Amino acid sequence: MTQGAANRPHRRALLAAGGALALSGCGRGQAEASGATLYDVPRPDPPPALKELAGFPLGTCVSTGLIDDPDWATLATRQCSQVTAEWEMKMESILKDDGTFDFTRADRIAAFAQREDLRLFGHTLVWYAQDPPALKRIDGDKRAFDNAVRNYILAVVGRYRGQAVAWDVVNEAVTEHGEGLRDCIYSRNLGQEDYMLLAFQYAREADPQAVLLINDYNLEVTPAKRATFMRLVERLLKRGAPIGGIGTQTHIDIHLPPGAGRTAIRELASFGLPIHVSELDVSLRGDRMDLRPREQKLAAQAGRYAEVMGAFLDLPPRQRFAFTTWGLRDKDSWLRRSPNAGDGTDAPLTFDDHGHAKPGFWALADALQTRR
Ligand code: 9MR
Repeated sequence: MTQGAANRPHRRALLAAGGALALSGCGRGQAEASGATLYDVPRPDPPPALKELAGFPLGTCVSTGLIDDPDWATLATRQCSQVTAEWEMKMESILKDDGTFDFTRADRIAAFAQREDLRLFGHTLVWYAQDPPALKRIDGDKRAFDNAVRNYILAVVGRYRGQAVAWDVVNEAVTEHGEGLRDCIYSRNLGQEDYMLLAFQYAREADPQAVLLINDYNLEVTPAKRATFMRLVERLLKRGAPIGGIGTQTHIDIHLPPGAGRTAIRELASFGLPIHVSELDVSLRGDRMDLRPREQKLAAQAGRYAEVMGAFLDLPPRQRFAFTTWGLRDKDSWLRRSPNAGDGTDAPLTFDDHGHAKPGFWALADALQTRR
């Protein structure tokens, strides 16, 4: 059976359900009549390579530990055309306590990307959550702080210039509920918004070619946060920040109201800038009272994956910067690790622990195949 023939019935099932597979409230019998199609339809094994179905980069996060896992490497290089370091290109990994730089792990990731012909996405330069001892020590000395941030950005972005095509320059600048901007070591030393402008300027200085992005989360979950984020982007652009793209992390769960993911991507795209779905995963948690069987939850998850990919495909091609999931196999997800592990059963990604494609994977594949 050809791949196309194998996929056809399932595609119809997804489309019939409005792409959302709204199974909540179904009895078991009904669930089997609808959600079960996700499992019953014959699927090609191995599954298709999504990177070959997409006309834009398809990414995953990576760590040096995963590079050493041959199963992961085979899966990632087959499915993906881009990688983002999950933590080893952040200050926590690069900036040592004495203020010197350690590029050992970042270099391994860059070398892996080069060897495997994967586009390298840089993540992340200035993040409120990263305030390592080397910066804390000069907290309050604004000149020294500015110098240190500039030196850091010049060193890191400069090192991967010509390889890293883009950087998340500022990460998660807006408060949780969207009331305003975060108070952090950067804002206190360099100004509430000025620190962002400076970071963009330093990154531009370090690499005139790289696309520079501002990245945030819950932009679909919390519309007020999205509004604040968009006003921030507007002000930064007006002030001349060289923002070349918008990253929407898209850490969502199966209880996100259908349509919310689509609305967020459409609104964020109104600047005309490229959009990076930068860290997509769809948690099965989020509501402890949700007692649906796991199959139904996985079907709901597939619906969310379909919606986000559909919204991304609705963008004009020049605005499709990349589509990144925050991992491939469930067992590698940050939602399986302390302190986010919960009961250890979350399965937010598109491949199961053994690297087998889940309904969420087929939702992505079907969306891509339908819209080619
Ligand atoms: O998934 C990442 C986790 O392994 C790291 O310990 C953590 C701190 O570096 O960062 C996680 O990734 C985050 C990303 O960098 C920014 N958006 C939220 C992600 C999940 O927390």
